[in-house]
Amino acid sequence: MANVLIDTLLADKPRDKVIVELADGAQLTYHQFAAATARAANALVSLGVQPGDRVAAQVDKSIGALVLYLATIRAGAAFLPLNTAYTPAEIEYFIGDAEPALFVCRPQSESALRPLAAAAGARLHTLDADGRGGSWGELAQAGAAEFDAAARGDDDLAAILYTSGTTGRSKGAMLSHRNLASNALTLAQYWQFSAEDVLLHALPIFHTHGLFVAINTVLVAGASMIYLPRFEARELIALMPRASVLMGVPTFYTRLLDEPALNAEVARNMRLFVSGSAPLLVETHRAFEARTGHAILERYGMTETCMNTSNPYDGERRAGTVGFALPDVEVRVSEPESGAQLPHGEVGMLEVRGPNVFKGYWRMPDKTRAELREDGFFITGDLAQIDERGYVIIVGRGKDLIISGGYNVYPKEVEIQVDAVPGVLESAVVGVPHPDFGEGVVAVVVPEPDAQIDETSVIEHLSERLARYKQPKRVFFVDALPRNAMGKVQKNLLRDEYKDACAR
Ligand code: MCA
Ligand code: AMP
Repeated sequence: MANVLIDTLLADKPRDKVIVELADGAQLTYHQFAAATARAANALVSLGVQPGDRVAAQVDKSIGALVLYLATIRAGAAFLPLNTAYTPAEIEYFIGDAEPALFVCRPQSESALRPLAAAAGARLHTLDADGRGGSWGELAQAGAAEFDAAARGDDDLAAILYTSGTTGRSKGAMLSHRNLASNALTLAQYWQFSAEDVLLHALPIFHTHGLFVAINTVLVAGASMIYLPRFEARELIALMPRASVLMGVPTFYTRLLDEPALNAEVARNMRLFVSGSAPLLVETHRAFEARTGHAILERYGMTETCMNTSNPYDGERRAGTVGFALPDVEVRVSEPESGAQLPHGEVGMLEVRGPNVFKGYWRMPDKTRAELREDGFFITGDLAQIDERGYVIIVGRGKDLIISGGYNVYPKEVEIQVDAVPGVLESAVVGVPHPDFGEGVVAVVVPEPDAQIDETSVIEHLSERLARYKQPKRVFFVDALPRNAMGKVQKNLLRDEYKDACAR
């Protein structure tokens, strides 16, 4: 049997074609990359990693991190990438839940994470920021450059990505070989990728967008990428003449527009700008087109489903919409409670079905059942409408979720931590307009009588418990939270009252 994802992404690539280039000009070919993943897969096996095991990684973006991802797949294990912003307290939950055989972390986190790894039964190794050093970096380069990929079929697990939930407890979305392979093939074709393409890769590689949408699509097409450790608008503009595609979150585009150097001339070699992970404002779409001559292609997806819809490559890219269902994906809008399909034009719950839809949540069969209908449609939690021409418009969220700079923040998770701050009686967390991140996290706190707390002390208290991007940008104190007759906090009133809290 074959290894579905490896065969899809890496088979039959021209030996000397460049797969990845760093900003300093260093390059790696497809052949060198395949050899590196073989060496690393041998190292995984030597550490006892077996097909079906999990390999977790909280590491900086480097070629070594990319090698670890594909070596894990070659060895038949499931890759579990973790945001570098997560604190040890957050990591403890993920590795305790996923029980990886191996956890690779940054050298500077080793002492904090070693006891957590031991408690979860995971071996711990380190990889440094340049992707070569650290105990894993050394092991990964020592083995033989040949490796027969472990046999893995369509339904075998390729990755687990944690997404937070409305209850405040994160869920591990289980993605199969078929989920990832089918989406990569579909996107490469739909967005007309070819071996000539050079992707500007400035996204983090621990979430679906940067890891699967960007990297898998490039690999399927035999294309190349310029691989940057982080997003920096001026650097991207300087590199644009050498590239053909950019994928980014809306904050990338607003920050690019803030740079006077962005113009049609620097973008002359580019053929495609893709946006996703959060809503792209119509005004950003228009301003970008006016400045560069390029209509940004907006698409829509989720961790649980990879990509679902996309504006067309040829044809009108309608601002404010996320386009059509991808060729092998079905979408429908339903009445949220009953699941009955609604006619075109009506607003309801967006549901999706296709080879992209995940297997379920890791060790959470009840949550899986609650979000998948019997006929296989996944309930996205996004409220949408399909217009007369079939374009899907996301009009809101049926879930209490904030998307800040493309990162999801579930208010409940933040509220649990704010409520635990000494002196806090209760709290409500909402998202308000933010000029850079789209939405910013704001906490409204009811202090206990005579409590000695202020904005700084609340945020300080959260710093060891929550990733920086989840921490409130502002904290406000009130005597009581507004509640409706049922006792439910009226977050719409808070969003309205604090709408200017993050204004420039
Ligand atoms: C950084 N900060 C943030 C964020 N990023 N705060 C809120 N939201 C954020 N997204 C904090 C920093 O810790 C810092 O705090 C302060 O804000 C300023 O940071 P700055 O240097 O400006 O940030 P940056 O390093 O330039 O990062 C901004 C960014 C980054 C480039 C927009 O957040 C990013 O790469 N976002 C992409 C997220 C992504 O890949 N999402 C895809 C998820 P202080 O200075 O106070 O310490 S996958 C997905 O959603 C689905 C499947 C899909 O459809 O794609
Ligand atoms: P995540 O759970 O991190 O995968 O985030 C998925 C969520 O991001 C979706 O359920 C949407 O709410 C949101 N999302 C992704 N792409 C878009 C988009 N183009 N427009 C609006 N929302 C989006």
